[in-house]
Amino acid sequence: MHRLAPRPTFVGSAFLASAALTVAFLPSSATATDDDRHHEGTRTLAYLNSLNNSGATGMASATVKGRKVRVKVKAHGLAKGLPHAQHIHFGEQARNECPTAGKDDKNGDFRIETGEGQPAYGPIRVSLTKRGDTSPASGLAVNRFPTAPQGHVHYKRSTHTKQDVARAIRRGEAVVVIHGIDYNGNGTYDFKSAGKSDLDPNLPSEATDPAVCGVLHR
Ligand SMILES: [Cu+2]
Repeated sequence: MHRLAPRPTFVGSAFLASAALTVAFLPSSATATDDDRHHEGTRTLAYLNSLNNSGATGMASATVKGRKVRVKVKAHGLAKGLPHAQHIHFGEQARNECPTAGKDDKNGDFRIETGEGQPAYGPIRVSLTKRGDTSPASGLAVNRFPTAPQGHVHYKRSTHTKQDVARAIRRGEAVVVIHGIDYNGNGTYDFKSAGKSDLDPNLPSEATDPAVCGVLHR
């Protein structure tokens, strides 16, 4: 029964708080002939490329329906066994792209710090945590992000976001960023190789520097 499938098919969910309820009460005939693209939402896909010579790569997808967004992230080559903050970034004023050393390394230290990336990808709008809050307030909730035991992140979650973020994803303007680079390869994030984070001086820059980035395109 497709009504019980993990990707529920339904219409008009934008105004209903719970997708589960919608699925439960919607007659299956209502969607049987519906256009896939309509009832599954708008799909976007990002190729995640290395930043800061992290060597990590991956892919991400986001499917938006109303304010509901279903996100999948697969990445590999990340620092092993360390938490990797991951977000959807978007800024009305941003270039809606990934930063480059040429344009964005303003202080000329051959690294792109998180803040230096903001003119390109904008601020954090969705925190891709494993559990709990997904708002920007959880942007550095280190204990709720994937830890990449083998350097891999396999992540899947559905959440709700603000309308402008949902719209940005649909337009292909949102950017997925995974943070965290162990520059000196000593198995931990510390202050030795890159100092303090420009985002939070209590955290090492290694914990917050962007490791991969990709624009979610339709
Ligand atoms: Cu981020």
